[in-house]
Amino acid sequence: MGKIERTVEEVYRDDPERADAVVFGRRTDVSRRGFLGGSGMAAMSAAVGGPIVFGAAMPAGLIPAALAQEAKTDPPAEAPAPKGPQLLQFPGKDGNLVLLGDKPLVAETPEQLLDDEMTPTSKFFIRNNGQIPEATREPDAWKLSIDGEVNKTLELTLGELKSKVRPVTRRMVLECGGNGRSFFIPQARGNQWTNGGAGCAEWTGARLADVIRAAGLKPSAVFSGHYGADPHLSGDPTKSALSRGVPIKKLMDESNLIAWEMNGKPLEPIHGFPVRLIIPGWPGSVSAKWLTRIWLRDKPHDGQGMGGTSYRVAVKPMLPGSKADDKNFTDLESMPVRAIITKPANGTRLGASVRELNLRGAAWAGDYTVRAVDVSIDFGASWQRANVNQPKNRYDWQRWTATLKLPSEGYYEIWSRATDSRGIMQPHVAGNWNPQGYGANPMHRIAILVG
Ligand SMILES: Nc1nc2c(c(=O)[nH]1)N[C@H]1C(S)=C(S)[C@@H](COP(=O)(O)O)O[C@H]1N2
Ligand SMILES: [Mo]
Repeated sequence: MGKIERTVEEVYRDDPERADAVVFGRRTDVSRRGFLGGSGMAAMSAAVGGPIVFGAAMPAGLIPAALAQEAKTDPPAEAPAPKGPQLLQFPGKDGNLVLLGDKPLVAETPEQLLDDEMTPTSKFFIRNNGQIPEATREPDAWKLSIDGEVNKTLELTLGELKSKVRPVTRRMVLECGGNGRSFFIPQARGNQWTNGGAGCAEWTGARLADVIRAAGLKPSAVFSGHYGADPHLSGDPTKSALSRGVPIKKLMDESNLIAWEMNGKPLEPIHGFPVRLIIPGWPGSVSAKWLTRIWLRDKPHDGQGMGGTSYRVAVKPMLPGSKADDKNFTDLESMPVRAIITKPANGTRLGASVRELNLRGAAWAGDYTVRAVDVSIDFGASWQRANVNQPKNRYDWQRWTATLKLPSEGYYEIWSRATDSRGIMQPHVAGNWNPQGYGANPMHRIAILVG
C-alpha cells in the first residue's frame, strides 16, 4: 500500500486536477465526481482497502483519511529515511509519542492516546523552545520573583510558597498555540502538529492571582512577562528561550496556577520541575515552565515569542503563502474549539459483520465551553449529535461518545466537529492562514475499514 499512498499524495500536491483524473478515472468537477462503478472507484477502493460506502458524497480532491496521515509523515522517495512517524524515546514517556523535533525537543500525542479522562504524564505532549535545564536537587530552595508594577517585590522560595498557601487542584487542558498546524496548505513554518499538541492533566499549586495580590498590583500594571530557567538553544546567556505574557485581566483569572504537581506527583523535569505556570485556554507558550520570574509591566510584553508573527494571527485574512505585514497581526488569545476522536484509532479494521461503531473523544474550546459535538459517517452529508459530558471544572476538556450504524462492509471516514458556547464551529479545512501556522482547527477525521 505504501507505494500507492505516496503516489496519491505526490500527485495531489503537484497537480490536484490531474490527480482527480488519475485516481477517479476521468476529469471531475466538484459537484459531480461520479466515479462510482468506474475504474476510478476501483483504483481508490484498492488504495484505501475496500469499497467506499458513502463514496458518492466524497468531495473531489479530498485525500482519503486512510492515506492523508501516512502521506504527511512519509519521507520523500529519494531520502532513505525510516517509514512512518519517528517515535519519541524518552524516560517516563509512552513509546508512541511522535517526535516532531529534537533540538529543541518537541513531541505530540497521537489522538488515540488521548483517550483517558485525565491525560497520564507518560502520554502528555512536550514542547520546548530552548535547552532542557538540569533538574534542581533542592526544589524547595527554588527562587521565584514577582516584580515590576507591584507595591512590593515578592521574592520567595518554592518552599515558602508551599507553606503559605492552600494548594488547589484543577483538571485543565494545556494546548500548544501551534496545535493543528500541519493542516495548513501551504505548509506553515514550525512543528507540524496534528491534533496532539494538547493534553488534559490535573495540576496542583497556588492560585496565581493570590500570589500577585500578595505583592500588591499597581493600577499601572497592564501586562505580564514570564521567565523560565531554560537556556536559549544557542547557549547565549543574554537570550531567553521563551518569554511570553498576557494582559492583566487574563493573568488574574482564578483558574491560573503556579503549579508544582502534575497528576498528583511533582512535575517531571521535562514539564517544568520544580514549578511552572498553568494559564489554561490560551497558547501553551504563556504557561512558563521552570518558572523564575513574573514581571508586571506597564505596557505589553516584548520578550522572546512576542510580536511579529509569533503566536499571532492575521486580522485581515492574508493570501496563503504570501509575505506577512506585521501590522496586520494580533496576539492569539483563546485557543479555537476542537474535537478529536480518541477511539477507535485512525486506520482501525473491524470484522466484516460489525454494524455498529462506538466512538469516543474529547473536545475543548480555549476560554469557552463546548456546546455540541457532531459526527458524520458520510463525508459531512449528514450529522449526528454526540453525548457531551460536562467539564469537571473550568478549562477541563469534555469527553464525548456517539454510536454510529454501519450499513455494510467497506471503507468509512468518520468526521467530528465541535461547536463552542459562542456558536463557533470547527471548519472543514484550516482557515485564516498565517506564516507561523496558528489557529488551525479543522474537523478531525479517521478512516475505518469494515471487513
Ligand atoms: N520555560 C519555558 N516554558 C515553556 C516553554 C519553553 O520552551 N520554555 N514552552 C511553552 C510551550 S510553547 C508550550 S506549548 C508548553 C508545553 O508544555 P509541556 O512541554 O509541559 O507540554 O510549555 C510552555 N512553557
Ligand atoms: Mo506551544
